[in-house]
Amino acid sequence: MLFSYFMRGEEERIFLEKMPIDLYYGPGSSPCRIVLLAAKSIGVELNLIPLNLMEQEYLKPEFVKINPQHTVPTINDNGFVMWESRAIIKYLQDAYGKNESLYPKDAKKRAVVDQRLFFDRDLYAHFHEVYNKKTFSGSPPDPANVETANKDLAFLDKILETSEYVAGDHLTLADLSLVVQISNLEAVKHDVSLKM
Ligand SMILES: N[C@@H](CCC(=O)N[C@@H](CS)C(=O)NCC(=O)O)C(=O)O
Repeated sequence: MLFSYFMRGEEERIFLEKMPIDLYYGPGSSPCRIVLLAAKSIGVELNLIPLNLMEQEYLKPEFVKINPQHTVPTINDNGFVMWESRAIIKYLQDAYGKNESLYPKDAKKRAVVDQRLFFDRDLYAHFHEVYNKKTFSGSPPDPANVETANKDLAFLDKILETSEYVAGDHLTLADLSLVVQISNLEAVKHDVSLKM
């Protein structure tokens, strides 16, 4: 056993000695699903640490010590702590991606992916104004919020008029991020066919 360990190449030894990356997450949370989906696509293994969001486990002192903003997803890569789903997936790709396809290195191509990721952040926030604790407990959403959110869908349609993918001619991190939001809309039966 020990012999075979020392017979292994340096790279593999470093890999074996490295602890897996911890992901603090809430099952079902949209931003956490972005990280789970991207990590799978990048090929990174994560050590999943669930936090019960309903019980506000994110406020536990040991978690607040790691992430003072106490949001999930949060990763801990051997002491390197990062939160914000889209920042996390860009880091995972840059640090562990086997090729650059999901997040091109070319400045212009990368900028397009980044623009779509920021667009997705806004889309997520706008739909959060429509579907939240208040509206799920019966209050009707403010029509102005619905209009703003639907406008984002119309912009997305526009982007997809010329390409099957949101940032160029192949799948990128931006598709993986946006698809989480769009699948949520299917789950709440939002009419995504609405045109502005
Ligand atoms: N923009 C953040 C949003 C993270 C976020 O708000 N996560 C929620 C769960 S879905 C959370 O941690 N809530 C607890 C808190 O804000 O203290 C991201 O994309 O990671």
